[in-house]
Amino acid sequence: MGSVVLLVQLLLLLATMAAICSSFTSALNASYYASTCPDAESIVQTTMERLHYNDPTLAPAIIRMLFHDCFVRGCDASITINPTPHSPSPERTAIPNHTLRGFDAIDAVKQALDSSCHGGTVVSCADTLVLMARESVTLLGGDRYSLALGRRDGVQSNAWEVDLPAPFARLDDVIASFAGKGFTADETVVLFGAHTVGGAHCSSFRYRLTNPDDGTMDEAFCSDLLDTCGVEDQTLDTDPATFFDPDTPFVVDNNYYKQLVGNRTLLQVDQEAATHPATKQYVAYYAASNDVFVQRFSEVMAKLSNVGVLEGDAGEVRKVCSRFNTG
Ligand code: HEM
Ligand SMILES: *[C@@H]1O[C@H](CO)[C@@H](O)[C@H](O)[C@H]1NC(C)=O
Ligand SMILES: *[C@@H]1O[C@H](CO)[C@@H](O)[C@H](O)[C@H]1NC(C)=O
Ligand SMILES: CC(=O)N[C@H]1CO[C@H](CO)[C@@H](O)[C@@H]1O
Repeated sequence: MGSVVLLVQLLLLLATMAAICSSFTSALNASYYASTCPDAESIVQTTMERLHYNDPTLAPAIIRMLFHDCFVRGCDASITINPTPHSPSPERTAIPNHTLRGFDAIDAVKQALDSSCHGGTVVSCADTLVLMARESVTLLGGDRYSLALGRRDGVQSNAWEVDLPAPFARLDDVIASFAGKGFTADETVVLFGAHTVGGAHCSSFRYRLTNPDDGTMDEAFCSDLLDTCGVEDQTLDTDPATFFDPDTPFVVDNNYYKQLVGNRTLLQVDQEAATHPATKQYVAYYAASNDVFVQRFSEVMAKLSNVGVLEGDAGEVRKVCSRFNTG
């Protein structure tokens, strides 16, 4: 009897050790590609530098792409899958994805990686995207942050699973949704700070310009936007875009928070953060300190890069980011 108990205990111990070992080998780490693709990070850096030089609007688009990838099924490059007759509705066909850009750049960086890594396809699309987003933050003047690598690519991508907040979402719901991914209200406000770079199309905010109930927009700011967008009932053939932060649209800085405090921001949900009791103190705090925001932004971007990642043998390492290896 005693020896049976001992045997069971021994087996349990072995099982625990095996679990610990496998969790060590499968966890992300900073030297994941050290032997298979030692130059991976510098290849992403130089390729992004070249792309950024040709098109400074790319870096904001990639930062947004990371958010859309990581908040749906985790950071697994499920966002980059193209529709095929076999699976006609991957994530990128969902409504919040309509204005996503930068897919070609991901292909270009992935090709640069595959052509210089030992043995071709080594670096996953999920790692490629987090590395590109890190370079984007750096190219826009933010702090460089370190990333552990070894993310695997997802083998599913479904538009119906895309549950990203709309620009007119209630902040309470957004705070709850971000909390579900592990972010505090403070961190949520920091991530909103991404809206200090890049821009939005008039269709995302034009209803606010003539809505008499939305009395929070600065009058001069509103009339500038009316010039850009036209009023609601005027039919526009085109949907112009405008910068979130017109002064420094390609700089990671705290202007976004100053705009919130001055009622000069595009999106309704962003504006609500300036007055909501759970967030207004953070908005005031970051509006008052550029240095603290810049540092925090990189910390929280690094955290965003680790949401729900696939590790070890899960998923696959895609050859081409826009399609699964099989099917
Ligand atoms: C409640 C949460 C959020 C909402 C409702 C939201 C909504 C939007 C909308 C409507 C646009 C403009 C799209 C267009 O009209 O072209 C946009 C752009 C952008 N978003 Fe967000 N966003 C949210 C959170 C985030 C987060 C967490 C990040 C990144 C950390 C982010 C990064 C960006 C960037 C960089 C752009 C500019 C893209 C470009 O210039 O191409 N957003 N967002
Ligand atoms: C990183 O992960 C890889 C793959 O699991 C493993 O081979 C390597 O030994 C790990 N490196 C370190 C420093 O943990
Ligand atoms: C911004 O809007 C709020 C709410 O309508 C108002 O209380 C505040 O005075 C406005 N601030 C500025 C700077 O216009
Ligand atoms: C970037 C991207 O793939 N956008 C797609 C979003 O969805 C619409 C329709 O569902 C497509 O037409 C876009 O190409």
